[in-house]
Amino acid sequence: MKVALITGVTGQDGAYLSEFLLKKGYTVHGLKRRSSLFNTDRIDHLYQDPHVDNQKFILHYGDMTDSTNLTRLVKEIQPDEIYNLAAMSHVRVSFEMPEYVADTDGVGTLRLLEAIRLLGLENKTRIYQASTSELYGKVQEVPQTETTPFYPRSPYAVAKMYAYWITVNYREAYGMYACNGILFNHESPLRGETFVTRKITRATAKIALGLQEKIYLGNLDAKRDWGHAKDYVRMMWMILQAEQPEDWVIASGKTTTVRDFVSMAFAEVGVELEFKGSGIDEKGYIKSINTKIYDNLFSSTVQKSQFLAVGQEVLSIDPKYFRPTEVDLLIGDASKAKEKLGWECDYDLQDLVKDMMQSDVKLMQKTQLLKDNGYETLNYFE
Ligand code: NAP
Ligand code: F7E
Repeated sequence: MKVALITGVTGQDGAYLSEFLLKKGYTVHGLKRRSSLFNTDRIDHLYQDPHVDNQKFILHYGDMTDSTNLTRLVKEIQPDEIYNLAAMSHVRVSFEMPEYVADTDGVGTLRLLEAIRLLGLENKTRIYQASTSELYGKVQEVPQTETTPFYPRSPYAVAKMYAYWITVNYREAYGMYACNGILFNHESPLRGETFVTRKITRATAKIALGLQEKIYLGNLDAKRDWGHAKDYVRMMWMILQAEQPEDWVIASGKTTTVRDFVSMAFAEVGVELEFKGSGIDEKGYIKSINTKIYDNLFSSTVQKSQFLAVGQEVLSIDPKYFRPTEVDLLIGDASKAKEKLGWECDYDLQDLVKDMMQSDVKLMQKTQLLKDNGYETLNYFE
């Protein structure tokens, strides 16, 4: 059976991809960073005792900034496939730590490619590079395809641009099976808490349960092409099974504003929102409450939407979430992947919002229980 190495195994995509490859019978090696606390929440259900025979899921300490470590691991593991998912992946944070992001997200990719080359594994090891729709930045064409020119708008996107082209270069220069998946935003219940969708679904569940008063957001007009991470990791694998190494756009083909995503999330708890004002003075208010939906969802913990009232202000703008340069609109055209690889999505945006809301409602019900029993719960607004 095949052997895979996943960098960024503790992240959203790393967790779903590990699960997917293990089901396919792969032995999966994952690179994780050393941290002072356990950082494996997303993959704990896959953990195997290192003392058992025939271990199929094996974790190794490592870091994308450490080439000796990466080279040694590739030498020991001799992977058939490498999925390079490790990155400092938060666009706004990349403005605060641009040099680290260039090293990890940009040069880190080079370190892996070099490891394959120096170890003479060009004909054995296939590599997937986690490229991104952020490369399109200030979009030069709508919708974006594999041939749309790039115009990156953040240190994150610029670092990923280097990673994209060094992957193409190693394919062309050394005949390596190296591919870019240009993935548009993909989300899930495992999404990091500071990305906008998860921030919204967590806050909506908390507001509905009286654990938070309101949510502060940045640019509500930004439009994103959102899909479900489960659909997108399947595509990562399909990309490495194709006959020829190529670059692929993976997207849902639909675009939605952040504002509409907020409305969809609140609708899941039976709340209709209305927005008033503009610019930094825009606010979101409760317009109506469907108590049937609300009580259905929360009957085990609270009754009669006791924490909510029509007219209540639940959303404000905080300019600290604006970015120095923004990506206003993303919408991808994944025709090539659909036609040549037969990729299809199981989830549309409505399914995605439902999945995330159901998960966060459960999570916040547990938080509420803890709070009711006198335990301190974290209220971190990022
Ligand atoms: P994520 O949840 O932020 O996970 C990133 C992973 O990289 C985590 O495991 C993280 O470790 C690890 N990491 C960060 N810096 C590292 C370093 N210096 N050395 C080793 N590991 C490091 O991201 P994701 O959403 O799963 O995305 C996976 C990849 O796809 C990323 O490269 C991202 O840039 C790219 N991408 C994501 C999207 C999207 O919409 N999700 C779209 C296009 C491309 P810790 O857990 O220790 O932090
Ligand atoms: O922002 C706006 C924000 O941080 C989406 C990463 O996975 O996808 C992700 O990058 C939009 C932006 O994702 C808040 O300004 C408004 O326009 O969820 P996000 P992202 O920047 O699109 C790409 C494809 C990647 O490759 C990245 O790794 O939402 N927005 N208010 C906000 N964003 C955040 N985070 N927080 C807010 O309060």
